[in-house]
Amino acid sequence: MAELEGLHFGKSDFVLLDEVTMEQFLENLKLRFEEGRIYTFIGEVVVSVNPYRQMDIYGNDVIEAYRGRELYENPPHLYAVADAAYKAMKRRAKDTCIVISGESGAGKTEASKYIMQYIAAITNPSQRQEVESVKSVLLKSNCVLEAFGNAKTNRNDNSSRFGKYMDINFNFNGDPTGGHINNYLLEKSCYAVGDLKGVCSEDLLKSLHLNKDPTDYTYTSQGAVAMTVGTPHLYDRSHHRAVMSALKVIGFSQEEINSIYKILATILHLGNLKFENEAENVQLVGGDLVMHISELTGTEVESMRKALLYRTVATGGGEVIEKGHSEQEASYGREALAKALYERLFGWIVGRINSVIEVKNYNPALHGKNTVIGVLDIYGFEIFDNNSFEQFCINYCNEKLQQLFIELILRQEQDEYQREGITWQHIEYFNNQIIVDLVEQPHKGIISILDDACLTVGKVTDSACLDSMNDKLGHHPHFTSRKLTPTDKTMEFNRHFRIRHYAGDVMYSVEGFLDKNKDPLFQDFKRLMFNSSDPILKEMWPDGKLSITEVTKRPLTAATLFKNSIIALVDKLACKEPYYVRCVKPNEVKSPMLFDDARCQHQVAYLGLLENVHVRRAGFAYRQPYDRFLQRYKMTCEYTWPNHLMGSDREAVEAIVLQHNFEGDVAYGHTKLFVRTPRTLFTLEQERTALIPILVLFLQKVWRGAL
Ligand code: AOV
Ligand code: MG
Repeated sequence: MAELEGLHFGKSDFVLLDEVTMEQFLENLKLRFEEGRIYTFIGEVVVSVNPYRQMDIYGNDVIEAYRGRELYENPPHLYAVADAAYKAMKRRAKDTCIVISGESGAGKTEASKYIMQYIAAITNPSQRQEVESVKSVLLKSNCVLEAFGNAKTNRNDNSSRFGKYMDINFNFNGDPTGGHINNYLLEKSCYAVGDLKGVCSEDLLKSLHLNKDPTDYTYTSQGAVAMTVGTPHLYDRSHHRAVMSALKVIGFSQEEINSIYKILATILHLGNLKFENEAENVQLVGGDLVMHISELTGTEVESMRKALLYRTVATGGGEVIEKGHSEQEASYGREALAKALYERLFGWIVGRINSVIEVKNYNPALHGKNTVIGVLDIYGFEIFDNNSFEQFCINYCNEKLQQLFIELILRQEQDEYQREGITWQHIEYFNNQIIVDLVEQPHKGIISILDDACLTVGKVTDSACLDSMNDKLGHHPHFTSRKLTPTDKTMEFNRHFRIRHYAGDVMYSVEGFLDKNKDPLFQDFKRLMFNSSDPILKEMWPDGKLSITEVTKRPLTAATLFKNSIIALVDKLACKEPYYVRCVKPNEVKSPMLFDDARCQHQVAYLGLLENVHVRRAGFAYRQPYDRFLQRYKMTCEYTWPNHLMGSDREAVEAIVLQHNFEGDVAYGHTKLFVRTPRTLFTLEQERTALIPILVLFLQKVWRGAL
C-alpha cells in the first residue's frame, strides 16, 4: 500500500525529505494535512495532525489491512504503531508502551482510543468470553474516566484534566487478561457535577434536594467555576446514559452509583453555602443546605455545621481546642472540601475499575509470561493566559517525558547499531535535563523551594516564596522574574516568574501556589467523612481515621506527590520498548481546513521532531531486513529478478547495491541492510515505480497467454 501513496501526498516518512529543514518538514506536513493524510512516519514514530473532522480511516477494513503487517507495508497510521507494539510484545515477549504526546487539543486522547480499539479488535480471535469481558471493561473505562475527568477549556472542548497511563496485560496467546490504570493530577475542580442537571429523573433530583435549574448552583452556572480554567463538562442525555451503562458494565453496583450521585450533589450544595459575620463569629446563612449536605454525606448535622465553622487544633501541651474560622477561612475550607470530595471520588472510581480489571489468578508457570502494553495519554504542554500551579505541574511532566523521549530514541538507535554490529556516530540535540533539574532538584529546585515555604511555620506568602526562588535560582538560565530582569514589563514584580521550557517560555503567576501545594483540607473534614454512615464515602477517607492528637506528620505536598508519581511513571516507561505518537495541533480555531504555519512550526520545534529526523538519518536513515529489501527492489536488478540464485538474501541484496553503485552509502548489519542517505532509496523507488507499469503490462501479457 505504501507505494500506492503517490508523491502528491508528500513523503510518508520524514526521513525521506531531500533536506531536513524546518521549511521542508512543514511543507510536507502541510501538504499531507491538506490531502487528508494526517499521519506521517519518522522511522517508527508517528506524527499525527489533528484533522478536526471525522475521517474514514478507522474502520474494520483498515484494521484488517494493518493487522500483523510490517510498519512500512502500509501508509503511516496509528494502527501501524499499535500493531508494531503488539507484535513486539507477542513475538518477542517484550513489554512495550505507546507514549502519546502533544499539546492540549492535539488529539492525544482520540489517538489513545483508536489504539485501544485496534488492540481490542485484533485480539481474542476465538471470542473467548472472559477475554471479551476484559476488553469491554477496558474500553468502557475510558468513557467513565472522561465523564469525570474531562472538561471544556479554552483550548479543547474535551480536555483531559488528568493524565492516564493504562497497562494492558496479555497472556502468552496475546489476548488481554486485564489491566491497570494510573491517574495523575486531576485538577480538583467540580466538572462532572454539571452533568446532573437535566439528565436525572425528577425523583432522583428530589432525593438529592436539587433543583432542575442549573443556574441555581454556583458551580454549574455559567463561568462560575472560579477554581480553575475548566467549565463543567456538559453532555446530553444520551452521553449520560452511556456513562451510566458503562458504570454498570464495569460492575458498579446501584448502591455505588447512588453514592456517586450523592457526592456530586453534595458538591453542588457546598458551592451554594454562604457564610456571614455575626458579632465576631462566622455563621452559616440558611439552615437547609447544611441539612441536605449532612443527609447526603451520612453525617450528623451538628458535626457538619461545626466542621464548616471551626477547626480543632492541638496545642503544644497536647490540649485540644476549637478555633472559630474567619469568613475567609470558612469559604476556603468549604471550597477545599468540595474539591477534595471530587478528587477522592475520582480516585475511588479509578481504584474500583482497577479492582475489576486487575489480572487475577495468573500463574506464570501455567500460563507463560504475562506481558504488558502501556498506553500513556497525558495532558500536553500548556500555556494559558494565566498559568498557575496546575500548568506548572503539567509542563514539568512534559519535560520529564521529553527527557525520556530523548534518552529512549537515542538509546534505541544505539542498541540497534550495536546489535547489528555497526558503528554509531554521535548526534547533537538539546538536552532538557537542565530544566528538569530546575524543577525537581532536591534543595535547590522550584518544588523544593515551594515545599520549604509550605513547611515554614507562620505566615508565608506567595510573593515571599517568589523572593526565595529569586534568591536561589537567579543564576539559572531557564528561570527569570521581574525582579531579576527589571526592564521586562510583561511580568509583575511580586507575582510572576517565567520558565524557559523546552517547548517555549511560560509565565506563571505564583498566586495560589502555596495553597495548592499544601494539603488545604482541614483535618476536621477528613474525620467527619471517615465517620460517615455511607460505607462508600467512608472508604474514600481512610486518613480521617487519625484523631487530632495522632496527626503529627505533615502530609506530603501536592507538588512532591506529583513529582514522585511522575518519576515512578518514567521508571515504568523506561523499562519498556517505547513507541511514540507525536500529536500536532494544526490551528487554534478547531478548523479542519487551516494549517497555521507559525503554530505548527512551533510545535515541530519543541517536540524535537527535526532532531528526531536528524538522529534517524545521522546514522542510517533507512533500514530493512534483507528479505524484505529484496522483495521490494529485486525487480531493479537483473541478477535478482524474478529470483536470485545466490546463497543468501544478503548476497542478493549486495548484488542490487553493487549494480547501482551504492556501496559507499550502505552498511551490512547481521540481519538488516542500513542505508545512509534517503537519496539512495529514492533512486531505487523511482526505478521501481518506473518499472511497475512495464511489469504490469508484462504480467498482463503472460496472463493473456500472449507471451
Ligand atoms: P488532547 O487529548 O490532545 O487534548 P483530544 O484527543 O481531546 O486532544 O482532541 C481534541 C478534539 O480534536 C477531539 O475532541 C476531536 O474533536 C478532535 N480530534 C482529535 N483527533 C481526531 C481524529 N483522529 N479524528 C477526528 N477528530 C479528532 V488535552 O486532553 O486538552 O491535552 O488535556
Ligand atoms: Mg486528552
